[in-house]
Amino acid sequence: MLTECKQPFLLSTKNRSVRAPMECASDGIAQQSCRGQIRPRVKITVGTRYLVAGGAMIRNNLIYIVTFVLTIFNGCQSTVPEFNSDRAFGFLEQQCDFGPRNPGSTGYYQCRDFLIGELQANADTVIQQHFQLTDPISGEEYQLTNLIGRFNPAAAKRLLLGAHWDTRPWADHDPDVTRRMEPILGANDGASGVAVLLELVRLMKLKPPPIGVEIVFFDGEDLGQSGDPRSYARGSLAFASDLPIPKPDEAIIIDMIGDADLSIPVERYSMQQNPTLVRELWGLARELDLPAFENRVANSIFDDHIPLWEQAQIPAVDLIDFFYPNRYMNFWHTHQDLPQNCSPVSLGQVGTLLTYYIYKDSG
Ligand code: 1BN
Ligand code: ZN
Repeated sequence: MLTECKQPFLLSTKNRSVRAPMECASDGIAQQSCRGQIRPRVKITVGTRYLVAGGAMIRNNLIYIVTFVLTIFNGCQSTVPEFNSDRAFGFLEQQCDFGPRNPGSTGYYQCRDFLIGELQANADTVIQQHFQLTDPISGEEYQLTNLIGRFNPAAAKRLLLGAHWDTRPWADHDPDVTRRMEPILGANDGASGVAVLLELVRLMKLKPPPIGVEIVFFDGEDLGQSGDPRSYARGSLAFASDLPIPKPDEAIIIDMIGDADLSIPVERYSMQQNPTLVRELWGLARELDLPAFENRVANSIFDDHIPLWEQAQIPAVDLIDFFYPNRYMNFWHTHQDLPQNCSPVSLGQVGTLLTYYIYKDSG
């Protein structure tokens, strides 16, 4: 339970309090990562106990006890729940255990049922949006499904959080030309964003968010042809062309955020579509000491945030690390897109940011 208090330390950030997990050895100075958990820069505010004689001793012990009790009380009232990076990584592995999830594959149907089950167990409302897509080159017909889980849908402010759940049917950037027609596993390109959202889904069941949150697992993001950006992001196009929910105020898309060497500069279209949200997110990342978020604008990527803006005027931001693993090597759309090239710490950085963004105004 979120209200369960295990640790008698009140840890405070600049303007909010969080509980430190029991297993964290807090040095109180910098960002901590324990068992994959990200905790913001913290300062221990519990007073030091010292011994003095007579009445002074009783008075000081009393002060100590009162401080201790208040600290436990405050610690139990943590307003922002803890994003569990290891559990998120487990969700990444669970998706990969289904095998490639390209439309029509066995793994695709198994993963779709798993995601529906997770949403039905946790969300207030679940919607399946079915749509069709014909591959212009092969002529193949795909039956695709966007999955939507709604939390606190009656709230005045509603945020859409999206990630694509399909994986690419081809490894068209693989160095081994003989394996380029085989589907990729998509640990980073597919599973990573969904994994973070699944952990948020679990948290929001335990502690309902103060704002409305629409979780959307987009299908058909990765059926595009290399060199034709508009042939990607078909699930978000179907969603935004025929909104199955009232229009959200803003959106955050997460894609390829599992890279063990995570670097998330500001994506250029995101800056054009929603500069206010960009400043708020990167500002919060700085406050929380999340080093993956870089204060520079780079890359223009046709991802699921584009149709949201173009079709439905939902101002959307894309959190994406396009260079996987880095500028000098490429695992993107190759058979190296595997869990071992991803990290729970990376999922934790993005998950922690989103958790704070969702719960920042909770009482
Ligand atoms: C992201 C991950 N994308 C595909 N897989 C979107 C994209 C489209 C990236 C075109 C580059 C070019
Ligand atoms: Zn892709």
